[in-house]
Amino acid sequence: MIKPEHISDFKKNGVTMISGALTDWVDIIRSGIEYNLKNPGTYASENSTSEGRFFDDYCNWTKIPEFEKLIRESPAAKIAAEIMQSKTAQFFHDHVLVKEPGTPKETPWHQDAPYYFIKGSQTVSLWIPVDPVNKSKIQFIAGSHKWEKLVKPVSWADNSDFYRSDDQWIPVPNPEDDPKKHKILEWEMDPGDVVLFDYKTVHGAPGNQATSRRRALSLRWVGDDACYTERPGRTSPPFPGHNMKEGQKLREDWFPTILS
Ligand SMILES: O=C(O)CCC(=O)C(=O)O
Repeated sequence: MIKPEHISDFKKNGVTMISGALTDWVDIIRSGIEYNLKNPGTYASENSTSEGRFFDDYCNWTKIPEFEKLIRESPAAKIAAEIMQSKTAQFFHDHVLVKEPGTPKETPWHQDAPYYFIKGSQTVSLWIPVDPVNKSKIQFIAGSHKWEKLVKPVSWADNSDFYRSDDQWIPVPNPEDDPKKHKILEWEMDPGDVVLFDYKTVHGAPGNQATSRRRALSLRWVGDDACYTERPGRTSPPFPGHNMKEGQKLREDWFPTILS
């Protein structure tokens, strides 16, 4: 399923797209997302949109049997390991993102890495839409996973600073201001196509001005060299009481290694 060009694109750009990688799992993902919408978890957010709806929620996979089945039994773990060039694929967390038609709220440009307590070069998110995506395409800045400094994390709801410390981050880029400097990668996608991106790849998405829904599930994985690192404040997701220390492998009882 993964071709050498997917691996070289992922290395070079920090992102690649595999058509039809999880088509057989679309119904089960849809069903899990609908369950999540009806049963929001502790971290569910409506992201202050003026119209429509931009729902996101994460870390619910142990309560949603469809997601647990997908994580444990689908080809997702193998795909994640292959693209990370890792022997193992350890599951970090699930993330549901739903933009209903007529939602102007964009997903701000960001990297996932600074919000997470993860250090390591082998990380990947699998972003899996379960509706056709023509307008509200997820977009990536090619090569941004190689930037020396991380982008300042901000709150999605109001763009306020996520951590108090300011010195270690570079400002949030606006690729539209300088299209010559930043190459944007994006794809029209069918349900079950999968975009794979490194936790350090800068990405964002416009609102959903289409007449159809845009429901997606992101599955976050880490590879052989990933471990826990301290951040200057509460991470997102926070995983309260995790009790891990700098440099430790992620605890197996919360973050199972699916492929070993
Ligand atoms: O679906 C979106 O709008 C953004 C997704 C995203 O930021 C992610 O999966 O990391």
